[in-house]
Amino acid sequence: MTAKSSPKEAIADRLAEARGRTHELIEPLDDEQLNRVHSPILSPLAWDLGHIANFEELWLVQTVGSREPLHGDLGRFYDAIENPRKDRNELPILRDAELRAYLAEVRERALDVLEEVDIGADAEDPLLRDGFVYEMLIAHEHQHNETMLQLLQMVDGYELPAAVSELLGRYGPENSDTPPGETIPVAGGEYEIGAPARGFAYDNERPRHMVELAAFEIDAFPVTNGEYAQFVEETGGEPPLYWEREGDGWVHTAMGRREPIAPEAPVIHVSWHEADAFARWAGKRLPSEHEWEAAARLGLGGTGQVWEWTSSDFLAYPGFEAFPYREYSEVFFGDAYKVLRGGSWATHRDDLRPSFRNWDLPERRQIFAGLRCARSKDAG
Ligand code: AVJ
Ligand code: FE
Repeated sequence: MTAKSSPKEAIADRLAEARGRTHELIEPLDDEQLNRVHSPILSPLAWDLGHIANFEELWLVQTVGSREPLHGDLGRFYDAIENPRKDRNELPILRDAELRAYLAEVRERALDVLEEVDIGADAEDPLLRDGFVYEMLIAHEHQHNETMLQLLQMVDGYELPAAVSELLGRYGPENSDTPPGETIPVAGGEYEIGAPARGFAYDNERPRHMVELAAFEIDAFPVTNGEYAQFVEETGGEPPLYWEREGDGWVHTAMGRREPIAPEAPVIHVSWHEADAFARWAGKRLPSEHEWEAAARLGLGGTGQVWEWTSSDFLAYPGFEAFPYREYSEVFFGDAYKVLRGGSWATHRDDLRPSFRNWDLPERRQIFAGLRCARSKDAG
């Protein structure tokens, strides 16, 4: 018999699990590699690490626990909006032993605060109700783990730690539970979109609302490497990031390796522009994010291997309210960013849900993104 853990113990366990993955990811690296700038569109890993700790300190230790910050106003250098990725190495951020100590000290304080607070369903503070702020910290660390993995693709000779390479096992043909070519018909009608009022979700997933959709069909499986290679050959288009020619075929060159492309695996590391061009070439189109969500609730094959670009701009749902801070979602709303749905092999399984909205600029390819095609049903 195992004792059922309390909600606080469950949160402490999940915080520890997230931190375990963070440490595992950087374990093969030395301080110089943590501080190195590999790409102007990604932060040095030392910034991500300090930012993870600082986010936890700001929301939990300072805001909820009313403690003073450990390093004065250092937090301003970890503000993602104030400090563009390309400038993050110029900042007087924490590094090396001091950085590791900061992560550990903030965590110790976050666990102290957890002892003190009421995280029940009736808690008065919406930050604490149902453990919201803890759920947010856990999800935030997971998301930065994925960003760190984006950067680690660029580190020559980096070996994914065993526990993380298990994740990579989810990306591949063996996980295609549906044969390519199969499509799922979705009837026209009203569909519920967004996260329910209870339970953890980001502000941009709420409020849940009804959306009218015309009948459409959607591919049961994301576009594969084999299909994408054919598109590249026929159109002379750019191959995905990390593809290089070798003989008649292609190899995948992430982490400085050269591995043959698996034709049945979903294509990954394509931009929105490329995804859109592929869908048109195939006589189809990208699904809207609403179509994607409605279809996901009916069951889509191959999800959770690659993020999937949609045709939708990242916009607020009707009645949106920023919570707990404007800079998570609201400042990104508009026509500059495109929505991605689903999740990739690098996404923590706890964060996969039909309502989850990811977003990025349409030219970006460093994210673990592919696509799935849809088609409108002819009227009549
Ligand atoms: C949802 C992945 C677009 O990285 O900008 C991390 C997640 N927000 N810290 C991002 C996020 C604040 C966000 N994305
Ligand atoms: Fe962040």
